[in-house]
Amino acid sequence: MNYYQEEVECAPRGAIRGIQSERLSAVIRRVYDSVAPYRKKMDEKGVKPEDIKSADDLHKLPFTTKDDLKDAYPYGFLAVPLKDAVRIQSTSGTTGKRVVAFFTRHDLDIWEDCCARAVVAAGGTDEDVVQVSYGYGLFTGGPGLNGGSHRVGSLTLPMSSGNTERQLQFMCDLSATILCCTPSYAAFLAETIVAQGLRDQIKLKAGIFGAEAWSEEMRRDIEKTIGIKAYDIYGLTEISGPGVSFECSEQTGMHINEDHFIAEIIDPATGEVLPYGSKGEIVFTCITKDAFPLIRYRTRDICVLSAEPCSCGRTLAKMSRLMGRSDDMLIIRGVNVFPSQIEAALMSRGLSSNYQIIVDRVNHTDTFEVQVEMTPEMFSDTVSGVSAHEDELTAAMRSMLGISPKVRLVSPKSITRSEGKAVRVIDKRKI
Ligand code: DLL
Repeated sequence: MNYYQEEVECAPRGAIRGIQSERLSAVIRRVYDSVAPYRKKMDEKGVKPEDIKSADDLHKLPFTTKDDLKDAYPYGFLAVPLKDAVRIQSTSGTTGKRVVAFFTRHDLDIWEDCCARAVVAAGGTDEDVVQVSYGYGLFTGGPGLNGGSHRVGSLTLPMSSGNTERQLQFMCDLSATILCCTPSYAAFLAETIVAQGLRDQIKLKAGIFGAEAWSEEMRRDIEKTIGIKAYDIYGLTEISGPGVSFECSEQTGMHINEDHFIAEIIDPATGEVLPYGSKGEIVFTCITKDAFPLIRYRTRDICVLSAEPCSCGRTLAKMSRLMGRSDDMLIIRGVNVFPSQIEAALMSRGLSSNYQIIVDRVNHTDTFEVQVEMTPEMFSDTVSGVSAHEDELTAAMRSMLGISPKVRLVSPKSITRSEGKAVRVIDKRKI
């Protein structure tokens, strides 16, 4: 099995555009009539449902932001009667009001289909044993991949995150072949598998890793350590969770499930729509969801879109690996710094993906420290050897970022491991 829904995944691009146009006009008519904030925003912009005849008219519609959702919390954007909604999921945000997303049975079906496409693209079949080690509950990772794996008919292990000993025991005893979790937890599991001498006992062939930024270097490191192929998967709670897009065997970006979501790239500063190939913020419009069909939702995620033919045969457009978030970008002494740039620099020098960026403000000046774990070889080095490594890293980062961090090599395994999304940045200036 190469595709889960070949008729859509490999459809001519013109046919996809046709489906999008039809579905977009229908959903806009529906939300205009049933969701007060949409009606208000469209009226303010002077757009009527009849102005949206095809996907080419999308740009006429107003954007929706996380603040809009927070202002209308919890039910303001619900587009169906409450009795038709059967599930909520919520964002992992730790500050302020969370965003709550609603699903009808139909919406859950679509979500599971999207995740099933990702499982099949990673080589999953009904012969596979899929270990789902994303968190379950309000977080969408566990329920999403669980549903996708079920659909494919794989034997599904609903492990949730944490309890690493038990994860490894089940992985070995049940011969799990596909692992689904955050890349940082995958890196930790890989490290533990090697440390406990379990490399020969695991049968993993693939991993489906997403929910947080990770670099190509980190991918290669995980793949090499445990001998698997690692696939990226993207999504956000507001749009439906994992499976908005997924990677195929080519590993050059994630195919967007365009029969359900229309993607645009915009300039985050002006809102102007940019052509394919430009770097900008990705914006999604849900065209098949009943309960929570977000229109032109500003994700704040930065990437590039491409509709180049893919060797896997899928025609769905691809989004690149995420290059950062417009709101996660750190501005340190006036310079824009993305955590992903730092990760790539560390990993290209053979350093671990366990790092932390600590920013503070002392006497009105930003301080910028990067802590990274030493490799075992460095750990046995002399003090002057370690400080030479620190100086070399500082110089490399200065030339890449245009600003000089204080690099501190810390002992192996001293940075707290994450079972879900890793905490890469501690910005004490905001506290
Ligand atoms: O993280 C959904 C998810 C679960 C995706 C499991 C993939 C796998 P939220 O908690 O709402 O939902 O966080 C969404 O996480 O806007 C991105 O900034 C980031 N993110 C998600 N996938 C990736 C990825 C889930 N593959 C936010 N690479 C998004 C980089 C990602 N960042």
